[in-house]
Parts: sequence; C-alpha cells; structure tokens
Amino acid sequence: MKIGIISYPTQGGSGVVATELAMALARRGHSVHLFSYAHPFRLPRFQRNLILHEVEVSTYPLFKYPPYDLALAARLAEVVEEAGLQILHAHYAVPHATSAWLAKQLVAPRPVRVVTTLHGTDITLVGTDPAYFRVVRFSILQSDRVTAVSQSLRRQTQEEFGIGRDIVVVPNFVDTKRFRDLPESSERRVFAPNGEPILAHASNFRPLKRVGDVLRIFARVRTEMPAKLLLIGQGPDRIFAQRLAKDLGVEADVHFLGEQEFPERLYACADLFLLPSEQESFGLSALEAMSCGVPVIATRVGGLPELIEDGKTGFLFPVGDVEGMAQAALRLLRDPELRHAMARDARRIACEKYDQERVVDLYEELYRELIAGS
Ligand code: GMT
Repeated sequence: MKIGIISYPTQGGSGVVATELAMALARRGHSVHLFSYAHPFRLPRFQRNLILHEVEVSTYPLFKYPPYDLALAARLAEVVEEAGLQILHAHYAVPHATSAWLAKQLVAPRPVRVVTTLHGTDITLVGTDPAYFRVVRFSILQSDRVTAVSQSLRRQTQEEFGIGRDIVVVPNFVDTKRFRDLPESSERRVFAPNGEPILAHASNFRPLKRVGDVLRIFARVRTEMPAKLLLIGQGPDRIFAQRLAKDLGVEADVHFLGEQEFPERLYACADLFLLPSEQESFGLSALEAMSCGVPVIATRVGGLPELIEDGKTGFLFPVGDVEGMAQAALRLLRDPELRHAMARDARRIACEKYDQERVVDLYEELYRELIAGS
C-alpha cells in the first residue's frame, strides 16, 4: 500500500505513535511518506520505504500567523498525485485532519482515503476550544475512518462534539522487543550507587502532567527511605520542577535527564513509574514503562484505568492525592514480592494487548478495507 502519515515531530505521544507506525509499515514493505514540520525525534536518518517530507511554510509580511495547515494540504496533495498515495492518516486532529480533508478535495476525483487518529488534547483541550470546535467537528465527520486511542477518548469525542458516527478504538502500542527489562545494560548503579530504589516519570512537562505532584510524592517517600527520582523529558514546567525539588530539599536525589533517545534504558532501571496527570487519554509513557516490567502509580483519569489494572499492574488514585500515591509507592518499595508480581503482570499485559505488531495489524486491516471500498 502507499500510505501518507501526518505527524507532529515533537516529543509527545502522538508523534511517537505516528513515527513508530510509519517505520513499522515501511518495514512490512509498504511505501510510506511521513509529513511533519521538522524531523520527528523518534525517526532515524534513513529507513528503506520511508520518505520524510518536512513541510515548509513561506512567510510574507502580511502574515502574522504563517498558514501551516495550507502548506501541509498543498504538500499532501502534491505527494498524493506524484506517489499515488491511497491513504492519508492524520495523527492528532488539529490541524492535520483538516489539511488531509483539504488535500482530498484538491486531488478529487482521485480517490484518497482519510483516516484520523484522535490522541487526546486534540479533543479534550484544543478541539473543544470555541476557536476550533466547528472545524474540528467537521474534519472528524468528513474523515473516512476515525480512530481513538482509548474507549474513554471515543466516548468523550462523541459527547463533546455530539457525534454519532462510528469511532474505532485502536490502542497505542509498544515495541516489546525494544522496551523490556535490561538487567545487563541497566544504568541503575549510575543513578543509585548504594542500591537505593528508583522512581521514574517521563512527560513533556506540561502543567496537565502535574510534575509538581511527582516531586511531592517523591519527597514524601524520601522522608521514609533513601530513594532516587529520574525525570525524563523537557517542557514548560521544567524550571518550576527544578525549583520545587530544591524547595522540598530533594534536589540531590533528583536526576533531570531531558529528552532521551533511548528511554527504555532508563525505564529498565526503575522500580516504579509515576504518572499523576490531570488528563491522559492513553498514557503511552506508562505503557512503555510497563513493557520494561515497571509497575505504574497513576491517576484514575481518561484512558489510564483501561491501561493500568488497579492493584495488579499498578495503583490508581484521584487527581492530586499525593499522600495516597506516596503510600502506594512506599508499599511497593517495601514489598519486593508484590513489586515483582506487579512487574511481571505489567510486562505480560504490554505483550498480550499492546504489542506493536498486533496493533499495526489493526491499522493495516483498516487501510485495506478502505482501499477495497474505494
Ligand atoms: O494530547 C496531548 O497532550 C498530546 C498528545 C501527544 O502528542 O503526546 O498526547 C496524547 O496522546 C498520546 C498518544 O496517543 C497519549 O498517550 C496521551 O495520553 C495523550 N495526552 C493526553 O491525553 C493529555
């Protein structure tokens, strides 16, 4: 098949999913074109069957806001015609679904099918903003297929946009061969020279990730036992987090690691993963940690209860329940048997339900059906 995938290049989960999907499809022999405004951070420089189109936006003195969505639509239409793309798969509705719809109009009557995958804040924050609501709703309705990364996001989309159309749930996935427990190459001793337990968190440090709660949970754990915290990622709350670590008196035990190309090596040396978000339609970083055999302590929001089985692969709490999450962390860290049982279950669920090959099969099948119907 000839497939175009539209993605953000940034560290967020939608960009990771889109890039990993593009690479997996290319490995299966499909001809894949990836569209983004910069080089996606999970994409190696070269891969057979995969071409990256970095979409450039020309500026003009009149433009306060150069129109990326138009430049993207024009580039998509060009490549659909030149390379004979059969599918345009938009990851994150805003503005990718709209640009894909416009490209489809530009190349008509050539049949190109538009798939839109909803990831989270494209619905819960940005999409429902009155400035975008109508055009996002239109673009969802006009897509040939719409997928959502969790049941929760599907429900929310139908409710918020008053949409009756079918939305297929295709969960996010993980390369379980890459994200696994790596005892040999583990960097554990670098971070915890005296064998201290290690807690980890990874995100784009936006306010809804509640990195402050991560630090408060950790500080509470530190009052009871020595421990280390790995903070992976970069974003607007990083400076705030550094200051808070200092104020809480734990800065010597917190490693700020920034964006990481091989996060699996860091997850693999953690004893537990913290994700106390205010919203999370899926929680890809939690899945990657689970695949490395790390139990997760998280909030009971969005798609997290679909991913994390409370009491089996982790523990779930209301947003802001720092004391509850700290007590759960202490319980896990003090009980190696419980921790190992949860680690095994977390890895098993990641392999059984979210393995990359299994989920890429679902997308492949969906594309085939669409092409057959055109
Ligand atoms: O919606 C966002 O915050 C951005 C988006 C992204 O690009 O990372 O994150 C969402 O999509 C991820 C991949 O499907 C999910 O794992 C995240 O849970 C989701 N974020 C939120 O819902 C806050």
